[in-house]
Amino acid sequence: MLIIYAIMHSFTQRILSLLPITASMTQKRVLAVHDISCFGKCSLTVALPIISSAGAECTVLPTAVLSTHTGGFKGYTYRDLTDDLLPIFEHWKTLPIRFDYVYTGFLGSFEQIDIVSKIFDDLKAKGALIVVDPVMADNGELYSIFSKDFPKGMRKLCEKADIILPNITEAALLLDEAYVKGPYTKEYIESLLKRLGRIGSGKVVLTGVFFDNEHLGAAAYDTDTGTISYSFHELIPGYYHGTGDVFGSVIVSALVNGSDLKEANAAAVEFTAESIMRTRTAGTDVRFGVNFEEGLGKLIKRIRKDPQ
Ligand code: PXL
Repeated sequence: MLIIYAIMHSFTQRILSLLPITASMTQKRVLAVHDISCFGKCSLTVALPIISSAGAECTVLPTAVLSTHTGGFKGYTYRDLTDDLLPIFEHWKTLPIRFDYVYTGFLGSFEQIDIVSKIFDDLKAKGALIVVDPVMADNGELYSIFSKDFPKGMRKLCEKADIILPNITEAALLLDEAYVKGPYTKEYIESLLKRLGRIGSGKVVLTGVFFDNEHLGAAAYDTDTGTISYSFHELIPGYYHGTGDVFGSVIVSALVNGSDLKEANAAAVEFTAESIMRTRTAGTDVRFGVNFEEGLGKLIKRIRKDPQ
């Protein structure tokens, strides 16, 4: 019996040694803090698959469980998990784990902002990079579930971030100024970027940028290098839900794989636009989220430094 086991073991070892298994000794770990909207492809149901596909471990801290996201559905359920956030985090503190990145999105209340802010203090001190998508508004409007002073709370959170990912409406709210409709001028966008760059640690990716009615994209500003870079795609008409989370998840995925902000922005614009194109071609209900899954293979080839 022992001999059979020994032969089988040595055979398995030989087969394994022939397989091109690539494993990083330093696999990165990302903490994604968002809600779970069970249906509708946004927040954690987007962040988890994209970040995992990019080769990073994605730990989740779910802030709430909803039957769907809040954009265009009636009668959705909402289970608030505020009281669970710190106990979950305290448990992790008993484990020998560290996080390379923390990525936050939709947060439902001031209380959640305060808790996440405490988590930032702890993880930042241990070397984690903080990415905040200040999800609260679009198309000139604060989402109806938020009170008028919510942007002040979001700004406080952004002050602790290394990278912030606002859209133009959120940028205006963070800067406490009126929303301006596009097309935009370069001067306006760069003035927004410079002022946004002073809120946190100085890296900003601003989405929803357009200088004409044919192209839409994002601008990345890195105060360390002083560079501003733009990435655009042909404009696809219509409003597709969850695209901000798709975009943010790709930014994090690319950074984790060693891209700089310019390359991360370019990858995120292309991936988001192609996901929208796929969805538009299929004629899917725009509330149901975009088909990003079928673009993951191409994305991984682009951002992984050691493609399989
Ligand atoms: O995609 C942002 C988002 C996340 N989570 C919930 C939302 C939204 C946007 O509407 O409603 C619950």
